[in-house]
Amino acid sequence: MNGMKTLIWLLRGAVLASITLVSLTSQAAVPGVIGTSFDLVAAEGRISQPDGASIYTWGYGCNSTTPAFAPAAVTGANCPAGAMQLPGPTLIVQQGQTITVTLTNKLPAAAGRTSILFPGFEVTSSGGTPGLLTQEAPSGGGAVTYTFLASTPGTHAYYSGTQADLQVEMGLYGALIVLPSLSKKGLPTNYVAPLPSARLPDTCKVVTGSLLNGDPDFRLAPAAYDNPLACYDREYLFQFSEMDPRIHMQVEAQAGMSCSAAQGCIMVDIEPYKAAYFMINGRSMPDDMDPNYAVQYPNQPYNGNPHMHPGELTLLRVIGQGRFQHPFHEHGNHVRLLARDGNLLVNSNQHLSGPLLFTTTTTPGMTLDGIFQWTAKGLNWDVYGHVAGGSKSGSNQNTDVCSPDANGYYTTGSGAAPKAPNYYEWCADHEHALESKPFGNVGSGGPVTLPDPNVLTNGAWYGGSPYLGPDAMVRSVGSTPIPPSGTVANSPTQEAGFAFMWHSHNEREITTNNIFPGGMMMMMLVDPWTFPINESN
Ligand SMILES: [Cu+2]
Repeated sequence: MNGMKTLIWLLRGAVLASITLVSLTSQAAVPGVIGTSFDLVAAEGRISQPDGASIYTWGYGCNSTTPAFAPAAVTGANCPAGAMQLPGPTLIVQQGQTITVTLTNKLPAAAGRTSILFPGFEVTSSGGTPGLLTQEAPSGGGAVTYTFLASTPGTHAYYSGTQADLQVEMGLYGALIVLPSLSKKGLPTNYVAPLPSARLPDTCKVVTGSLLNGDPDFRLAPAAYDNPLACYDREYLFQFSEMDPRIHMQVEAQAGMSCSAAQGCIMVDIEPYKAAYFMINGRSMPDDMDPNYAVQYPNQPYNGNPHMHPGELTLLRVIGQGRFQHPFHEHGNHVRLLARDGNLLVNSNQHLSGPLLFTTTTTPGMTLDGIFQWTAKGLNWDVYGHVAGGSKSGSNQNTDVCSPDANGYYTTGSGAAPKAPNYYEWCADHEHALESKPFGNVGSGGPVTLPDPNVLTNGAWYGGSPYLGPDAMVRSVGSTPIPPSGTVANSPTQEAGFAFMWHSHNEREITTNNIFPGGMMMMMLVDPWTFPINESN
């Protein structure tokens, strides 16, 4: 694909932009509660949607104890006692631990019993009353306790096993993450060395205070599974679900009635089903790009705001929690599938055997783990705007180096500093110009020419430059003495990344109650290694 086509493709399908961001909007990670014993509640509450709707929901939450939170670097973590949240608290446990989850039913009496299923684990239960799929907690504060061995690592769903067509729709679902048992070197404790040809890493990076370039480390573990091919640098959890507001209004209207029937008294037709809200982690775009634990979403604590540096191995934990299939498309690259339903996909030589996915499509209840990496490889133009011939003029002079490592990238393996503006550049495209007659001091002779970013009205995030890195951003403007629009508040000298739209490829799912844009959509942000990615809130 030539540069022209590539640019058009990117502009059509994704959003490719130089952006300016303050660190307040960069948080994400995979926050949750940790431990071996969890005291949960099922309760009623409300969530908000970006069209202004306040929707009556049910959800899991913390019952009474104050849990411990992870990752440690995330601040503001909370799980208010007795309150529901959507999704339920993300339960983070260690492989090999025996996990106890006590569920107390504080749903209205009209809702009847409720329960939790932990698919993939052998669960024993105590207390409660027998239900169709598991022991259930009776209404009026009844409790049931589930116990299981977290035998295998991975990303799992949990959800109600009681009147699931209604209770899952109302919001009773969440995620369970089992971290693998790893040795101090970051390799699995039961790891068997692969065949010599496997080219596996010797070790995963142990979770420490900081990453290669000094950024804080927000991972939950060095690897997602018992295999160094599951090593990663960052991680995000996306739980996809939808809601039909008619069902929620009808349930709310009946929730207050007196009811003594164990199975509840609510009578609602689930069909015909017309979902209007399509959510990632209980929020619709743009709310999903606000921070974790933001005060304006007291019952929707988790965001969806992936952020990464070029070359980082980003672990995506994806769960289908609703009733629809959600073909979520990660623009910028394919996703290498690691695991499905918590099962690592490797062949007998311990090589990864999962496919490259264009969309991480989840069916109801399914979980996927995949590795996403963005490097600009294959674009066929120099995203840093380096000037052909190795010109060392002006502010370009410190960045116009690209020595390929064994894999073709400019990394520590070929002498790059981890904070180099073009760290992890794909050197085969070095000095391949994008523009024919560009403004400013960037490579020329390419297939297209863009307007001077200074004369465009670019919006709050868009600086008008197609280049990555603050140095390239300020080099790619003309001499017009006005700053690029939208970057007045945020200096373009501090930040210039790329934004790729990640979204459902069911087009109706990128609306919020029929309003576009909304729903299952987010912006994945690629920032140069000079920009610290802070996920601490
Ligand atoms: Cu797409």
